[in-house]
Amino acid sequence: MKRREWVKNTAVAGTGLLFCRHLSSRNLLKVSSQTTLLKSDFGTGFKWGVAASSYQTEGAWNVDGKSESNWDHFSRLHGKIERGENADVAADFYHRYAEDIDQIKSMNFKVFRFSLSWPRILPGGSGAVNQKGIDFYHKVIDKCLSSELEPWITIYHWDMPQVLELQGGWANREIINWFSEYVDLVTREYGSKVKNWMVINEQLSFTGLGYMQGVFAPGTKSLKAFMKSVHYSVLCNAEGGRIIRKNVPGANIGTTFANTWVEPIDQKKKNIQAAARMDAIMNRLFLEPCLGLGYPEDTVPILKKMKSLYKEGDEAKMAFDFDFIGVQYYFRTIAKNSLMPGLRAKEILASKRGVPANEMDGEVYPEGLYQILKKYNSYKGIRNLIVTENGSCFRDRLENGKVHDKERIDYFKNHLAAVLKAKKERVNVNGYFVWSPTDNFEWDKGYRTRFGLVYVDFNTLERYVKDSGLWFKEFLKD
Ligand code: GCO
Repeated sequence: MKRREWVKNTAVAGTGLLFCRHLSSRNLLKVSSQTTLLKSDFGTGFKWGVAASSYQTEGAWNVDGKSESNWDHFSRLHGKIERGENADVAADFYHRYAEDIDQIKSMNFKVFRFSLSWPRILPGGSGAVNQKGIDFYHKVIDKCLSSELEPWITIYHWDMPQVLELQGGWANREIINWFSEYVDLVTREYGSKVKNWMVINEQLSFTGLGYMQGVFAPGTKSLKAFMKSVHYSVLCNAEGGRIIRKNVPGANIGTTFANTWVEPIDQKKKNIQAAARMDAIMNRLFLEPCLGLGYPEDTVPILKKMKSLYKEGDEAKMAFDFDFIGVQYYFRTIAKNSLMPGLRAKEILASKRGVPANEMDGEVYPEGLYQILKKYNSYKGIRNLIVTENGSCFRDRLENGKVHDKERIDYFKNHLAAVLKAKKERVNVNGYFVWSPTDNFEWDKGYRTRFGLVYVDFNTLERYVKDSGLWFKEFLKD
């Protein structure tokens, strides 16, 4: 999950100490870099994987019949991406997939989660199929299978054919038909080889940042468009689940949500309530309708307006009984009451609080992953949890072919300890996927923020395994 700029931040001078005092009174996870973790502690059925996405890694943006995606388009608009970068080449996974999959295997992972590019498969959004696009993912899947890696496919990780975005994208109810056609096609095509599916990656990110804050594709800033994109993507998420159930016998069907652990800046009632509203938007907005609980409108009354978008039958169609829910956790959010219309809450960035942070100003806070897992586990409708993304961007330096990223190793150890603590308390969490195998294109941040276990020199496209990759190789070996 990228930093959520849609909750605008303001400096609160002189509150650093206050936070420290307040927060230090909590029972924080204390795991140092010395802690010994064993893979066997997590059990034999636990899934160990890495996760990546099509737009961020593939490149080959106009190769072999692929059409322009909303992100190809957006990244060319002036001032949208840091340094004017784009993912025309990205990590060149399209041409280097075999090498990258070999590398994932050599680090001893057993799962590769990746996404399909809709414009590579259906360049017109719907209708004519691009056989070369279809073939590409067969090659990726076959390479995984021959490498004894389970392919876990995310059907939608934000790259939509631009031709559909031009017609309103997620804010056009027609998306339900376009998306269903796409899901039907890919699950019929790959369903005999692939059993693990995720319908959508983090609805909050592309709806909130894309249709309300305008910092992601398509760059729209409209509360109305945001509400539509939320409701239609909720319907698509559940419909996608139903289509997979029909098309893929024996499928393990999931979807992934953005999460952050939200806490109030202090114990004042107004700030506790602000944190509850923030939590409702950032953690509950998409999960609860999918569990049949509707939108969290009691906590955020503006969501009552969603009803104006309902058509007959929507209420029931919003829910689907997923086999697993993907948790994607990166940082904690500290919230404070504010005048911001609708949400009336704002986030205080890590840099304002003087706490350890990643290169995107997200607080490094492993305890939050434990808390989120506990929270999610307490929903009756959730059957199984997989951490489908966790990772961090720190300032990596390539020196003599090596990257000594001790900070990232500590990040993983501490977050794995959080997962283990939850698991020991009978939280039903059964997998952990690192974001990401290689450095890649980080949306509006371009290539500045590196999340990979493998360093990519974006000039030569050469790869160098970081110390964190070597750490996993050792940790995961049988
Ligand atoms: C997200 C996405 C990934 C990001 C990763 C790091 O959550 O934003 O799933 O595409 O790259 O989370 O920010």
